[in-house]
Amino acid sequence: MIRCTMTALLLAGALVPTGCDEGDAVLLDDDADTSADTAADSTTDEGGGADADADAGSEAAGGPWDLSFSGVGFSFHNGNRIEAAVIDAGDGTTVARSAATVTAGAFEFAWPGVLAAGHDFRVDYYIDYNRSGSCEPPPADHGWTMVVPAFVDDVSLTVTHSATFYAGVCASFPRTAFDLTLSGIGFGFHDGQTMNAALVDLADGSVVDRLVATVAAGAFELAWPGELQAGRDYRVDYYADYNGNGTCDAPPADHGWTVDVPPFSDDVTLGVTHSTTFFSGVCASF
Ligand SMILES: [Ca+2]
Ligand SMILES: [Ca+2]
Repeated sequence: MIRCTMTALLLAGALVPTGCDEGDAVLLDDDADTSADTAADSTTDEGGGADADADAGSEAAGGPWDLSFSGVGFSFHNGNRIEAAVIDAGDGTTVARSAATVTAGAFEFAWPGVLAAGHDFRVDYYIDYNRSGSCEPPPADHGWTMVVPAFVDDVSLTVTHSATFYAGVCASFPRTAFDLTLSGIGFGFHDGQTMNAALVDLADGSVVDRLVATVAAGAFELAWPGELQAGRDYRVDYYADYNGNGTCDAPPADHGWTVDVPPFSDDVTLGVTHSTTFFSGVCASF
């Protein structure tokens, strides 16, 4: 495996390889066949009988190859979350997406076997500078893009921090987690009682998380930040501890309800009002 260092000179809009001498064929397919090596290129390069690079012909396997991606000089972002995605430049699909934390000015990602022969790739990456948990266009977050050079072997890229951001970076990081808020009004009958709520995953009925609030002035609000996962379905079971014994008792000893979370592609706020139609099975979630 040959490691060359690519430095992104984004200010200049150019990619300049460093640390690669002429003998390193990792960046370019130097034989006479067209474009990338393939499995059909199974024996020797037409150019001279032997591979020009140092991997003794293993490139004939045709990949897929590994991509590692690291950054240095990011001390400004120590403690920030960084997310990176490997994008197939041909059809725009995301072939890998990973997150890490910037530590001691550095980060590193390793994606084994993502570099398929005959495809072109880039790495989009952003730092969650505003600590929102999701990607917002620069400069709220800091984001960049890096072209993976032509490859016939594993590739290791290293980038340094730049103040020239890639405005479109967030297109590669659609949100996958959303906030849920349950907001109740008209519960004055239960003022001073605890309101207990459970977020339930409908696929298997499992409780994702439980929260408790105290009803005051007829109202309560419970929030689950980032706990709704895209593509899943949920409901919220909730009860007021009407008999005040600290546990859930089937209605009407306690008053309990359930509400479905509607299909979502953004944060969800569920508004509920008091009802005397109870959910008899509410205690199964507590
Ligand atoms: Ca953010
Ligand atoms: Ca109770």
